[in-house]
Amino acid sequence: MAKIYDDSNVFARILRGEIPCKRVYETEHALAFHDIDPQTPTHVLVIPKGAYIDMDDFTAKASEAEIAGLFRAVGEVARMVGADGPGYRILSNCGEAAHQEVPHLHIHLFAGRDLGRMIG
Ligand code: IU
Repeated sequence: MAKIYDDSNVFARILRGEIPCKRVYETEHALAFHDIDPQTPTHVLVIPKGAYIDMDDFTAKASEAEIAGLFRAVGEVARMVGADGPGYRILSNCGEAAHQEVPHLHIHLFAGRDLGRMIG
């Protein structure tokens, strides 16, 4: 069964300006802001402006410009916050098995310390 986007989710509310965020970067297609509960010294979330639930929804429905815009933004944010120096990790939880909490696609960018090895 197709999943339906719930526009009352917190990131949709941030995009509508109903809830503040600590903005890092913004373009026509993407918004990046600091995670409210950072897990690493640098922990930024990069989200598309369009209404997409997760990576599955996004890659099935988004335009080429939206897809390029989101991934360009991830790279730009990494450079802006200096995460491209010693390195960083990007991660996107998709669905129940990955414990996705907020049903608007978001890419986590973790940096600022050794991140350890991650194999899943
Ligand atoms: P997840 O991949 O859906 O599990 O991650 C959701 C993230 O959103 C998590 O790191 C939260 O700390 C973060 N977050 C936020 O930055 N602002 C909020 O108002 C809420 C969650 I709710």
